[in-house]
Amino acid sequence: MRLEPTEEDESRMAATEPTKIRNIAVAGHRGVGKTSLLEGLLFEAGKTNRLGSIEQGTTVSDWDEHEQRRGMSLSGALCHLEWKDRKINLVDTPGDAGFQADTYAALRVVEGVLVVLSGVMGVEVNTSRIWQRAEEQELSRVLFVNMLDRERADFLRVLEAVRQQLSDRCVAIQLPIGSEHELTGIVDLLHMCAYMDPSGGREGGPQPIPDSMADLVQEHREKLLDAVVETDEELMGRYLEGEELDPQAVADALKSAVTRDELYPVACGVATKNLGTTALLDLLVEGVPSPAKKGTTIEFGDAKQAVFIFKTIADPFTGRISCFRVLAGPVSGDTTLVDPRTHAKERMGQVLLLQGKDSEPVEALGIGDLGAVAKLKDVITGDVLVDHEVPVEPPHIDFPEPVMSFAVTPKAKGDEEKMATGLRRLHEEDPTLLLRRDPQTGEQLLSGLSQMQVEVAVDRLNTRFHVEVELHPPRVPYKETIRKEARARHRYKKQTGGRGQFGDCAIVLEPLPAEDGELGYEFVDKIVGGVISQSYRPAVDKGIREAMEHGDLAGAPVQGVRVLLVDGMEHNVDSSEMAFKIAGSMAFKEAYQQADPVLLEPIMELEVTVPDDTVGAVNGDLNSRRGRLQGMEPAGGMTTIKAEVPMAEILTYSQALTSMTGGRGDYSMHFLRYEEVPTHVAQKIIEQTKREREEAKV
Ligand SMILES: Nc1nc2c(ncn2[C@@H]2O[C@H](COP(=O)(O)OP(=O)(O)OP(=O)(O)O)[C@@H](O)[C@H]2O)c(=O)[nH]1
Ligand SMILES: [Mg+2]
Repeated sequence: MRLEPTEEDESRMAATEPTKIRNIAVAGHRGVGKTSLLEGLLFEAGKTNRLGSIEQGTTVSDWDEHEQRRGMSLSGALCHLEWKDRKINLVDTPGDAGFQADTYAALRVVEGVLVVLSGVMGVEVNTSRIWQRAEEQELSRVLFVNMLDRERADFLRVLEAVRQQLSDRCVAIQLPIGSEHELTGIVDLLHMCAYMDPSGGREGGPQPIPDSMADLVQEHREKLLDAVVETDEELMGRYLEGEELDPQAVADALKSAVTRDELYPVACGVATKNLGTTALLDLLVEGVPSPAKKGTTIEFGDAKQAVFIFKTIADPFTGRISCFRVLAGPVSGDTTLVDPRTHAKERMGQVLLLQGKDSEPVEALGIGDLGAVAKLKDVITGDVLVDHEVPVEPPHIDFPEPVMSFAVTPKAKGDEEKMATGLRRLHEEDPTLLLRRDPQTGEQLLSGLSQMQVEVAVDRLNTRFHVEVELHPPRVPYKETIRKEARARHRYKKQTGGRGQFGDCAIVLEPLPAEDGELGYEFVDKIVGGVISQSYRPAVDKGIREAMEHGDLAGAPVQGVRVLLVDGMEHNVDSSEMAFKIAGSMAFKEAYQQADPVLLEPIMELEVTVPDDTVGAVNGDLNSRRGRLQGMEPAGGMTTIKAEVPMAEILTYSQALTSMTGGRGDYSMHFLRYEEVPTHVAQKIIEQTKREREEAKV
């Protein structure tokens, strides 16, 4: 990250009016060309002098060395450009399932989403997931069907797929001229003009539509007009009377329909050739509402100045950089704000505009604008900073839960602290990356959403914080539960001169059905006549909870149990909370053995996309991993296989998939539910744990 002033500092700008801002997240499935498209938009708007590429590692938004090495976005990047007197802030988001924290955070600070799709693959898993989030947050959406130059790309097929799978209010606003390697341009159905393939240069101005396209253009122009006038009664009247509608009236109606979430225009092009960017920029300016129109739902009380932190960059040189959206303002440099979460004062030294890794100081940012600030003290992603202490409820971003845990150790002895510090900083950047100590084994566990996310964290520890660490095979978060009722009584009694110990309780265990898929715990006090005094009963509960942390089968947490405390006895001198806690814990262990305890394992929903000729091998392999096939969808030479697979069987799936598909396969997965481990498998896990415990004792 570079924080030196650049040449543009000369033109330190005053805050942009909210009506002139467009905030847009570029989102979609992995590898559909989001970063390449943003590169084209910046180039077309004159922000850059050449079209960078993923292959050469020269794009503005994939600036991190790990992104360039892996050829994919790993975190969100903030960029901005000016088009037709509007300032467009764009957040490029990663499409990979393991790096969704930044994607979800970005969706909290924009009015619109540019949903990018591959012209070959159409609607993919993450497309649907993003769509759903955007739906929940009522964000305006513009779709861009990219990669139309690729073999088997088909705009009309993808259009049909988005209308079926996302919303039937998706409507084409552009059409490709030609297809695959014979694609020569696109038609803008709103302004009725064409743009020809600039082959990576700047797009020339609008051209006449080729005659050969007349029929198709007519058909889709009518569909577009039908869709637009349907959202505007006045326009509908004029249209039905056969009046020729002027483009501005149609554009205005379209804009308000997009703002109200009633229409989703579908654009198209080829990002890597910079084809389609002019029409897309026009559409973003005309279609996506400004912050003045749509605004934010994030609370800031009666604050006169307020910002919401949506992203944190842990830079080893410049320290922490916090990206924010101005909720109330303007907010200028040299301002002190307060964080109601910590009550600490935070100084906004310099307000910055980011362009990928480059930054440029500005005097002030107005309401709705996006920017960054360096070196805030205790601020984390999700905080709201205000000019005076008002009770604000920070918005809930709803990050996905980490599902995979790997034990990590530093390669060099004595680097433990350095590793922990580095990982804490990386957690600030990505809240779905967690470091915690396994209470059972004492190991440090690094958890995340995917194996690759954890591997990238390890790479970053090395390059940014100079700690080399080793990843050990991941551990499966097993759980235990019971299948039938059981009872036990335990008397804990010690007489060692002076005051002794006495606690006695009888309990019944019952299976507690899951609620909303979650297994819980319930303690029911059934004591009558005060055989145990009120003050000791919570101690029994506490003892049981402690015993439940490590079940007797495999040392996994026990859940899905209701405990009834039914009887007991106390001694008027020797009884104590401690004695009842121990009695409770022992009674639980005894009853647990009788209650038919079973081991539960997490089941993952897996989506694998592979070349058609490897489907057989991939399915066979999933079968051998205890996978259950849920469905297959072929599209353009690739097939997406959906399956449910126990997490234990796909911990290290990436290597296997690479070798089966020659590196052409891709997969993502997320947690579905817990299920009982089949007996023959459970037996092995139980024996293994037993061995490990005995070894640990020696
Ligand atoms: N032929 C062709 N290739 C493209 C096009 N757009 C992108 N690509 C290539 O597709 C690959 C992925 O492009 P990216 O821009 O990194 O895609 P992305 O959506 O940002 O990927 P993630 O950030 O990893 O989700 C790169 O190799 C690009 O060069 C296109 O329109 N046509
Ligand atoms: Mg990208």
